[in-house]
Amino acid sequence: MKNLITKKSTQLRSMLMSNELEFLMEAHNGISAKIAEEAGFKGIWGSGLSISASLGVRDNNEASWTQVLDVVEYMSDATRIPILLDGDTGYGNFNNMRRLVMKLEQRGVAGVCIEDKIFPKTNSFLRTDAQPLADVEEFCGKIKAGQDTKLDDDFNIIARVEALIAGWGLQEAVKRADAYRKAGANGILMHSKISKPDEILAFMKEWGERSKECPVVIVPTKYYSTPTNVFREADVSVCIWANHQMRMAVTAMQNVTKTIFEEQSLMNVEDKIVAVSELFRLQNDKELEAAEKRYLTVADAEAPRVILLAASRGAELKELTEDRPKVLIDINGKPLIEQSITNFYEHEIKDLSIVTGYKKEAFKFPNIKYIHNEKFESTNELASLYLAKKEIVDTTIISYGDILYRKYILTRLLEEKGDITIVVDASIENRIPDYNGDFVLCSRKHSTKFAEASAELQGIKFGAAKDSKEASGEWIGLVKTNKVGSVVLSSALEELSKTSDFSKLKLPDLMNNLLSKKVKINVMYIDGHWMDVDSYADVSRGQQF
Ligand code: SPV
Ligand code: MG
Repeated sequence: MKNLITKKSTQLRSMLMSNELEFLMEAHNGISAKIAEEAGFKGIWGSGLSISASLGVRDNNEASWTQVLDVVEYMSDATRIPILLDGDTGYGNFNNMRRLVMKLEQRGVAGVCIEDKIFPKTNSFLRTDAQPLADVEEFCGKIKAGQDTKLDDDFNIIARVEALIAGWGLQEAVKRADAYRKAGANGILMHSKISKPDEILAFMKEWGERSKECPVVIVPTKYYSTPTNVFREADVSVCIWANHQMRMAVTAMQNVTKTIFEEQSLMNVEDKIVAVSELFRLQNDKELEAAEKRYLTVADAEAPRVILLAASRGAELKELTEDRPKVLIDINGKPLIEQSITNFYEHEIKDLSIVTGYKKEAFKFPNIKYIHNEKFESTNELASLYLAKKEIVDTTIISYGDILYRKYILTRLLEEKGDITIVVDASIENRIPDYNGDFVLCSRKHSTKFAEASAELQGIKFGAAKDSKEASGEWIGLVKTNKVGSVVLSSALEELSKTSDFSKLKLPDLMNNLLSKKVKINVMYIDGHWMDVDSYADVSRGQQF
């Protein structure tokens, strides 16, 4: 089914041979080519002036022909409509022309236009005395060489006559055009730089019936005020709008740059420019997204997984936990644990497991793996985690189910590179003396300086604030492992599971066990912005969180 689209060369040939007046729109890179196509144009003019301008060089063959080739390749890749490349003089003699035609065909370019001037050329609208014309015979040889080289019969070679530009007059223009027709040109581009169409109309009259076999292409940049119907009635075949995307782009770039420079702000420009999403659309990110779904199956395997520990009742909360575990009590109209679940979803993490225990039937969240700890009344956190051990692979986040924390904490944690990273709240100085928590000692205390060496965990101990004056902070109950960290953590867990007091052990015991094996545990410091829910007071604080 793939090749049902008409070849680009054939499309351009049909435009040249049609009885309608057709149009080519200038483009100078991939995105402008795409824009021309989306606007509805049936073909593109790969303008030498615009391509050189976009590269910041002059239209004097300062860009090498292979550099132009690279640009036109991007244009061709970005579009399905034909491109007629402005090939200047063919970048040398007949031999250079042969190579040019070969390379353009390989890149799916539909045709090339060469002008009868001397390499290196000067743009036609600059200095008349800088427009020496090529020898007619020599130029005919170039056309023939191009035609003999092409593999595709429909590839188009247009001969551009510069006699009017160089001031040699109509008769010279007609003489040259006819010689090029006889040499095999697929069309004549007749160029003029006066503000009226008179020279072109006079030529069309002289050219007469020859335009059926060898159609005429024009570039009305200078005689822009001529109604298009005048060209139509004169039997012009193709009209090129030669530089208008580039000129408009320059206007827009100058305006936006000046504003941003003067205002040192983006405030007044954002609404006047396309959204970044429009660039993504033009770049066809949609196609890549679909392809990723088809081909990039490994991506999912690497997506983080989450294990939420939620087996305990939270007996301190008495009647609030009569019919549900504490992770399901209502905070701000939502079950406590749902805030974590939503946070993970918002970070595109979809692989969630919850280890349940008390009142497991109260959990109703869809698309979650539930792992049940039957012995929840007589066991502790590590026993719950052990039941979920097959979920500890690659990037894994293990979290208490009863914590609330701000979104950015998870965003930052996901960016952490360590094998094992725990989140530690450094702002513990205002804890009341009887506050209990998992206080930690780290290799260095928190500071807000950038580029500081990362902090490492040295120990965790559950206790009261009054006994933890030396602590660097409090572990909030969130740990992330990567592929390596998951293996290390799992094997420590496995080892601990064989010890006699395993049923009493909690997550900090696992951390301390890892430390005893000299495993490095990174610390990601935060400054508050989290809480856990243990008491009635916590429940009401949670409503404000
Ligand atoms: C171009 O677009 O580069 C052309 C047309 O050759 S002109 O600039 O009018 O010479
Ligand atoms: Mg040009």
